[in-house]
Amino acid sequence: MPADHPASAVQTARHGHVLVVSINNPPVNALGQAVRAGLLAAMEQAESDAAVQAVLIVGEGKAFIAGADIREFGKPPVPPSLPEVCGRIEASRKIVVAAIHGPALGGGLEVALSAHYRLALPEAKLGLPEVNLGLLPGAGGTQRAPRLMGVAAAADLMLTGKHLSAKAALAAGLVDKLVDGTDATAAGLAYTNELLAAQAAPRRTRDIEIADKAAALAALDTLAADTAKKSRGLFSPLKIVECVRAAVELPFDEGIAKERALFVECLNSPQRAGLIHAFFAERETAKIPEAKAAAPRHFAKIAVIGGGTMGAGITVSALDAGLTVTMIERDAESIARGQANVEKVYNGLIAKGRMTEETKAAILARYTPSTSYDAIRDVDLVIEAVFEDLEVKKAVFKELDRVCKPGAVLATNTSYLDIDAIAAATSRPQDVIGLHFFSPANIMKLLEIVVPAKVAPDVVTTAFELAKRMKKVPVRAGVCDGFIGNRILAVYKQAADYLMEDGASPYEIDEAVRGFGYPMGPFQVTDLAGGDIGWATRKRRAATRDPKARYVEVADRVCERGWFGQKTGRGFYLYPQGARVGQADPEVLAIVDAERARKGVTPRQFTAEEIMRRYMAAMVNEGAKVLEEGIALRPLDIDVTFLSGYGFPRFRGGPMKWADMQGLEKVLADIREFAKEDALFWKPAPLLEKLVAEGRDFESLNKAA
Ligand code: 3H9
Repeated sequence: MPADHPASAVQTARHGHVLVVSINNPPVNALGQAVRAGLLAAMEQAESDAAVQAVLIVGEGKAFIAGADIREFGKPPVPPSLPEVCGRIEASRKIVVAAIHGPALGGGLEVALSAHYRLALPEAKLGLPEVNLGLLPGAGGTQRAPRLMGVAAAADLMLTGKHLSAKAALAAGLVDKLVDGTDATAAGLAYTNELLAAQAAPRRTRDIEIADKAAALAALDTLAADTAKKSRGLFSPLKIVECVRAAVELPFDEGIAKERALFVECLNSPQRAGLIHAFFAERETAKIPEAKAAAPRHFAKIAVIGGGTMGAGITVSALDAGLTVTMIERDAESIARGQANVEKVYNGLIAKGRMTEETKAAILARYTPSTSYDAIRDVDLVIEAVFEDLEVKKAVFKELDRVCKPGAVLATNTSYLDIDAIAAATSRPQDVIGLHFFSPANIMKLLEIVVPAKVAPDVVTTAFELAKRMKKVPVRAGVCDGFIGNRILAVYKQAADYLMEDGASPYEIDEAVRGFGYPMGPFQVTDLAGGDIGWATRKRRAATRDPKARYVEVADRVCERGWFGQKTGRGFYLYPQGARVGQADPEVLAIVDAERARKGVTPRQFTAEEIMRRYMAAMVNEGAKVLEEGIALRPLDIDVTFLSGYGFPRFRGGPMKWADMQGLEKVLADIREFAKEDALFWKPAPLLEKLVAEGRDFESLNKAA
């Protein structure tokens, strides 16, 4: 039968007694206004057409429905609302079936839960991931899921945002039937006709009674306490628990009203704006100028130079991406250490029951260690991860230039060094790029792809393709000291040092930073990473430091005592008997006091809010400089760098989004205020001044890019 509304986002076509309602809103059938209106109209059509006995809802393309259209949030709502559409579907006097073949997420699953029967195909993925966007399921999901799958399982689905496979959804009671195949319309029609033949009646989720309410409420008390502990400043998880409680305690319609009220609270929260910014920003970073111009080079075999912690982590990432890896080390002892570093990761998975010995053996069959560069003559791509020293790296690249086949991509994992200089050590600078992984490289998502002056565009796209295969979040960066992340980090770390010398203790600073939403403060991070690493960098840079710039020596004094952090049992904190969580150390406070006295600084008090204003102003100001120098393509690239690599609280969207949400004029006013104390450090970035003068924000630069 021909479609009744072929051009619209929702098409209907009658097949016998079944009205097939297909959602066609690429790329993921999000429930924008046209889809919601189309679904409502289709339900009216079914109700008024006497020949229709049942409705089948399917999604065109890869998804069933990926949820509400996230781009509509924050704009004035346009009717019909999704709760209204879901209510209409459930109220239908004719049976409604949903046939799910791909993602049915958020509002998409809520549509399916409002249908009377649900069928899944093997590729179906079901979930209520609103929590990841600072929201809660707002179209009946919090009321219908507990009725279908039980209170504990529903709460878990909503609090974790996880996706269930078709099989798991069947076992959980979210779907009624699982059939093989990929054609949802055909499978759905067969099922709907079966139901009609069996004279199945509408079966409304709202009418299901939740069993053992007393036990469910007791479990929710524990869950609420647990969630409060775990959610670290997040707003929506506790609201989700409240909604589930309403599902148990209140009649359905009152539960829906409660859900609506709490959904609107979440929608209006700045956390929603931050998290949705993060969702889109992470998808935007792969959109780079080179993408249109140059297809990636082919790669299957790669080499990793160096088997230390970083080299081993990169090797694991590459093996997990299905690549063949040759690891080069100096001698047999280093080879053994490198291999042990790689195997440690897989042994850890085996110990946790997440991998078998057979799988490990199959993965390691693609791994070969060697002490000879000749072993990598035919590899397609090389990642160097040796000691962070320009001369050492240049020597490695000379050797790579000698042995590697023409067209092989030669990448360095340096975190600070000048990649143009490394490229110049070869006769093929067009093939040389930076791939800055973060430690542990097999776990951390961020990959800074550092683009030197002479690199060929297809080497850049190859690096992005590698990131995709390794499931990393790639960010394009330009060459400078520290690229995007470490360059900005160095500046806000300096602001933290100034705060410390001026009167805040390292413990107060860490606490303020944690209160902002970071998992750790900067001094805890130093202790975790090892104070000696930063100390070595500071010593190296001592000769080139601007003599007029303020320099705080507390960290050097701590290091001079051999206190390098967790690994030595003390750093800024004390770690008695190998403790992972540090204790405040009066001797460190004495060092700070002595440094203040030596410099004639009279300590003042800082509130947590004052600490964060300086910490963030330093971050944003340097971010603006990184942008105007073209080191970062867009503000969102800086946001993603800090979200994926530096523990920046996701619900704040990233430093540049945070600045937009504060108002750039406020951030600039702070910087000007602080500049009265130290005009050199707090010199406002011209780009920030320009944006404020023009009444623009960083988002305007994201849009313009
Ligand atoms: C909700 O439903 C609230 C309700 O409870 C209550 C309402 C009252 N909207 O990820 P991909 C875009 S909240 C708009 O690269 P994949 C995405 O930006 C929602 N756009 O593909 C990208 O665009 P572009 C709850 C969306 O195959 C393109 O689609 N749902 C949406 O790797 C492809 O996306 C969710 O949180 C959307 N909802 O993964 C699910 N979703 O090409 C969010 C995607 O311009 N979505 N786009 O860059 C996902 O998890 C993944 O996109 C999905 C596909 C698994 C579906």
